[in-house]
Amino acid sequence: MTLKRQPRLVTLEGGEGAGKSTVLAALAEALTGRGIEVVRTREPGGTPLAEQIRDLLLDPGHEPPSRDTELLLMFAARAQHVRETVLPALQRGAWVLSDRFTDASYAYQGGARGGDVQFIAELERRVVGIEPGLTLLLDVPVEIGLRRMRGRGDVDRIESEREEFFERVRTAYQGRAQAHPDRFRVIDASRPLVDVTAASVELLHAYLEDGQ
Ligand code: T5A
Repeated sequence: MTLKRQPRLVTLEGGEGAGKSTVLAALAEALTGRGIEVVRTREPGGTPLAEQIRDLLLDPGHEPPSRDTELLLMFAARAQHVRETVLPALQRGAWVLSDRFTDASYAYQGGARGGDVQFIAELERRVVGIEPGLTLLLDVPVEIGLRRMRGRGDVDRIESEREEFFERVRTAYQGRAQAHPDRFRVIDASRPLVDVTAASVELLHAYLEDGQ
């Protein structure tokens, strides 16, 4: 079974403190400005049940999940998100902007935690079944991203990992972008946020002009 590409599904990826939240808001505005219905969502999360799974995954107050538990919970949340939020929105003609999607599992549970990438691919085929038409990777050196994130305050369970962990996340994301140049666009997110946002919106407009 191959993945079904969804041209109206746009995902944002990157390490911590890359600026995804701000960029996502600007992309949504760019689409609504063209009269397009947009659903903004995130992973893990995006439905009430998936948000509860998010809490189990990220709240440092819970028992730390094992590597397999973390991977399976990410995919449990994603299965619910795809069925209850993403597919219904796409089917009625809306665009979906998601703050992270399956690429994050390749980067975090695969690259950074050393999980079996073949198993991740199998889960992707069996429980997700779709892939985005466009993925914007906000790429930022780990030191800069962590400084921003820590400057923001509260740090969740995954955010409190060591710097080497985030180096592996970054390397895995860069590998994903190289392996899928047809849907990935890489943005230098070490620049001021206003420039990162402008570059991202420009790429979205180019994607729209190409007729996706
Ligand atoms: N995860 C997720 C997995 O392990 N596997 C998976 O399959 C999935 C889906 C999600 C966590 O779960 C993991 C990855 C994550 O660790 P989260 O809270 O959603 O948790 O974490 P993030 O997505 O990383 O959210 P962040 O808020 O940390 O990242 P953002 O949205 O990229 O960063 P943002 O926009 O909030 O910015 C952070 C701070 O930096 C500043 C912002 O103003 C803000 O204060 N900033 C900049 N400052 C100057 N210049 C710039 N260019 C800036 N960009 C941002």
